[in-house]
Amino acid sequence: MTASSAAPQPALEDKFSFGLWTVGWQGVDVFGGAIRPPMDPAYAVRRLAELGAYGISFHDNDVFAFDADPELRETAVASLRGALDETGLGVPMVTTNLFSHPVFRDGGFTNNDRDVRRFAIRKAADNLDLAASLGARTFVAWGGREGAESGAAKDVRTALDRYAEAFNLLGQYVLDQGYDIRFAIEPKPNEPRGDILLPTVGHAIAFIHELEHPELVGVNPEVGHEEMAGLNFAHGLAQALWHGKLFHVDLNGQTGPRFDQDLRFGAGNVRGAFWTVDILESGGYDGPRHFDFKPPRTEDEDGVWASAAACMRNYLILRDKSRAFRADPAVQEALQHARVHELATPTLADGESLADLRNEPFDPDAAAARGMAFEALDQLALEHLYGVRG
Ligand SMILES: [Mn+2]
Repeated sequence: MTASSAAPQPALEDKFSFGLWTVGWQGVDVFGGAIRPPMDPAYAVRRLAELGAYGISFHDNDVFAFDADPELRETAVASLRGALDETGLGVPMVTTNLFSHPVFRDGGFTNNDRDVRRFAIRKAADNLDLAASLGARTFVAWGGREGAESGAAKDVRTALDRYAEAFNLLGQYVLDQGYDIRFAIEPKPNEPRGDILLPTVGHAIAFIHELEHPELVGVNPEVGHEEMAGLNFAHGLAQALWHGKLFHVDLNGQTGPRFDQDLRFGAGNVRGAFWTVDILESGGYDGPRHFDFKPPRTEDEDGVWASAAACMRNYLILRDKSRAFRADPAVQEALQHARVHELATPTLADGESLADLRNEPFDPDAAAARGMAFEALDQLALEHLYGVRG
C-alpha cells in the first residue's frame, strides 16, 4: 500500500463541505492584492464535487456582487443552482457578508448608525430567503466587524442589546416563514476589529441564552478563532455539545495566538486537530465537517485544490487515528488507570444528601498520594498520532 492510498477517500457520508470563499480566495491580504483570478462559483462547485465534498456554503456576495440588480442576482443564483443540480452537491449552510462593503466599517447589527443596522438586518433577511430556497438548514453569523478598537466609541452593553434585537427579529422571521433554519454564531476574538463582540464560544453561548428564541441559535466554532485566543478548541466543542449548541463547525489550522491563519485543516496545531476530530466523531455531532481555510498566497490554482483535498484527507487520517486510539487495548487499560470512567459516576449516590457526604471519613494524605496516570495515557495518544502504534 502506498502512502497516498493509506487513508480512505472522501465519501458523501463524511459530510465534507467547503465555503466558496475558501477555494475562491484571491489572496488579498493586508500587505498585498489579489494573486489569483476570481473563481466562478459554478466551477468551484464542480471541482469540489470531483474532490469528494458533499456540500458547499457561501456568503451572499460570494455568488453575486453587493450592488447586483435583481436580474444579475437571479442569473448568478441560476448558474450556481445549475452546478448544484448537475453535481448533486447540497448547500447545508449559508452566511451573509456584513463586513466587506465600506458601509459596514463599524459593523452591521451593532453599527452605531441606525440606518446601517436596518440595512444589515434587511440584507440578512433577504439572504435567509435565498438560504431557504436552497435547502440550507444553518445560517451562520460571523460578526467580524461588530466591535471596536477604542473604548468609549462602543457602548458594549447597548451594542449587545442591538445584537440581540437583530437575532430576535431574524429568528421571528424564520418562525413566521416556517423556514427549517437555525442560526449559528461564529465567535472570533479579533481581526478585523481590534476587539470583536462575542469573542469566544463561551461568550456566544451566554449571549444566546438571553435571546427570545434561544432554541434557534447555536454556535459555529472555528479552530483558528479559538486558538487565536489561546483556548483549547476541542474543549470548546465539548462544551458547545454539552449545551446542545454545536450547530455547525469551521475546520482549519492555526499555530497559536497570532493573526488568523486559516491554514488547511490538520496543519498548524496537529495535536489539537487530533482531539478536534476525536470529539466530533465521539461527541454526537452529525452536521457538516465544514472547512473554512485559505489556500496560502504562495499557491496557484493547482495548489488551491491540493490544499482543499488535504483538508479532507487530514480529517480522514485523524479519524482513523482516533478510532485506532480508542480501540487499542493498551488505551482501554490506561483509561482505567487514569480513572476516566469514575468521572461519569455522580458525586452523590441516589438517595444521598449533602449531609451523608459531610459525615464521610476521608484520608486526604492517602488520596493525595495517588497519581493520576495521565502521562501514560497521553503518550499513547501521541504515539498513535506519531504513527508508531495502531
Ligand atoms: Mn478564520
